[in-house]
Amino acid sequence: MTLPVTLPVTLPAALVASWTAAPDRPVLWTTGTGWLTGAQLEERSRQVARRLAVAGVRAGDRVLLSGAPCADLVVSYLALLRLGSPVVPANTAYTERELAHIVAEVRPVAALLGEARALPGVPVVSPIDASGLPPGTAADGADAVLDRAGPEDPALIGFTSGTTGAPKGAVLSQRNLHAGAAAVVEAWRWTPDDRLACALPLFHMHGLGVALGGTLLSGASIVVLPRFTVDGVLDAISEHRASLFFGVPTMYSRLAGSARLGELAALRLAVSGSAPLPATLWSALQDGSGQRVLERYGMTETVMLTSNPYDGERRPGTVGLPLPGVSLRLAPDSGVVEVRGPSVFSAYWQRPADTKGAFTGDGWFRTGDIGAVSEDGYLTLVGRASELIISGGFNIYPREVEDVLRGHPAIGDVAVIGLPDPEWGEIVTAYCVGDPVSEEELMAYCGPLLASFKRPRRWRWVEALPRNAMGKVVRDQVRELG
Ligand code: MCA
Ligand code: AMP
Repeated sequence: MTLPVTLPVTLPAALVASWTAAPDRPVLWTTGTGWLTGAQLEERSRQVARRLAVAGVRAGDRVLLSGAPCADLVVSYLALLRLGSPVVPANTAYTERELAHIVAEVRPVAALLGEARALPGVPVVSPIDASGLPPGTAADGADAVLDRAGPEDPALIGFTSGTTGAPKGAVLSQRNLHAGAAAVVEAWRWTPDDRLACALPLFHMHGLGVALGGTLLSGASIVVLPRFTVDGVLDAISEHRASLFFGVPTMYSRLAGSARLGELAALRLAVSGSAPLPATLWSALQDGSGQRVLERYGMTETVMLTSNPYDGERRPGTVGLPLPGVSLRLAPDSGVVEVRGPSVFSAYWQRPADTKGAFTGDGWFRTGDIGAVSEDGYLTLVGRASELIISGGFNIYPREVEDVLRGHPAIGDVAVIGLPDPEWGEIVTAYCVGDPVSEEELMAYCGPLLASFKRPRRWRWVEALPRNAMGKVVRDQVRELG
């Protein structure tokens, strides 16, 4: 199916049209709820949107959304898109401290949370279903405000640290979300007959923008699992006759270690992204299942940027060619990948200085990834301009972890880096200077301050950290400390 990527429509408008055209088509399967059709998704998302509107949520109001993948989470996401109230997805592992930062940045009018938890200053609706909201009727006029968002209105604010500093909210417009989904629908030949087995969290662009967005825009169907397990995914593929699976490399590493690996052969397409897929793992997957896993590259700020081709050579170790609508170049001095296109965001939420710094003078977004492009156009990511660590597909900013660790009385100085690991890609490792204390104590200290995936899994005590003449820690030399 070919969709023009610059079509001036919004994702919710396109979805309502598709649900109306094929109301009985099964679209979303979740544990407990089973299948929901297009007509049911339309009705349920309208009901939740109506109730949110009656509760006072208006277009433009930010709403925090965080929960394990389930039907109510998807319905709430769709309801917010339909209301034009920017969705602010948050990792379910975040501690109160991490959520407080997001709240302070975007000042949401409400939080829809899968698990009831305190969020100072923000009304919490939990569980995420219509029962937590005042019932509204069409007579309230709430329906009148549905599906009115324009292509340039903000649809989603995704938190990311970019290349430096504290996490900031990348504002994705309705056009960005629509174009991002349309590009992968076209590139991966998504059709209404496809069915995606999805075990991704639904609080990142990978799960929300690519898996869910692509499925819904193409009129296909999606089986949403509450969490990733090897058997859960393989069972879902066979029971639901799934044709697609998208995962991060850690998931593929676990699948490759399973005696059931060959079952991936049933898929039309398996896609990997969010972190580098080692070429050795790519080969192991091909040897064990025949799947030539298609690796792609994207960011919260841009949705998807490049992809190995559906037809043609899928070259392991590369992230392929620019997606439809994406222009890509390398900065001549640094090799940093710079991009432009209809899915690329235009601002960080209320951070004009960061926004200005993120774009070149002629309007290209600086990704912070360092790349090399082969003669035939394949992009290889060779490094990162930032110190970002990627573990299991989640991003960790060393500085945030260091700042927290410096608060511990035994730690005088600290550097945090990612060490290579076959399963996780990188493992968060802390090099501490001070009076050694037990790992248990340090982990207990980190517990309320850092989401579990950010907490160091390895601890090293060293005499001193290598610093350059400016006094800055030299991370490459820290790595050599072992
Ligand atoms: C879980 N743990 C982790 C991670 N995940 N630690 C480090 N890195 C992680 N990614 C912790 C758990 O909290 C737990 O800690 C311990 O590891 C063991 O948990 P386990 O059950 O093995 O983990 P899991 O539940 O199986 O999770 C592994 C996972 C998960 C399925 C690979 O990390 C995951 O869903 N990753 C996908 C992330 C993703 O969607 N990223 C996209 C963002 P404890 O024992 O202390 O409790 S990037 C993006 O969106 C851009 C646009 C892109 O390009 O896609
Ligand atoms: P996020 O800020 O969470 O959206 O993460 C985006 C970052 O993930 C990118 O800037 C890359 O560094 C990384 N990333 C995404 N896909 C890939 C990939 N296929 N290979 C290597 N890195 C990737």
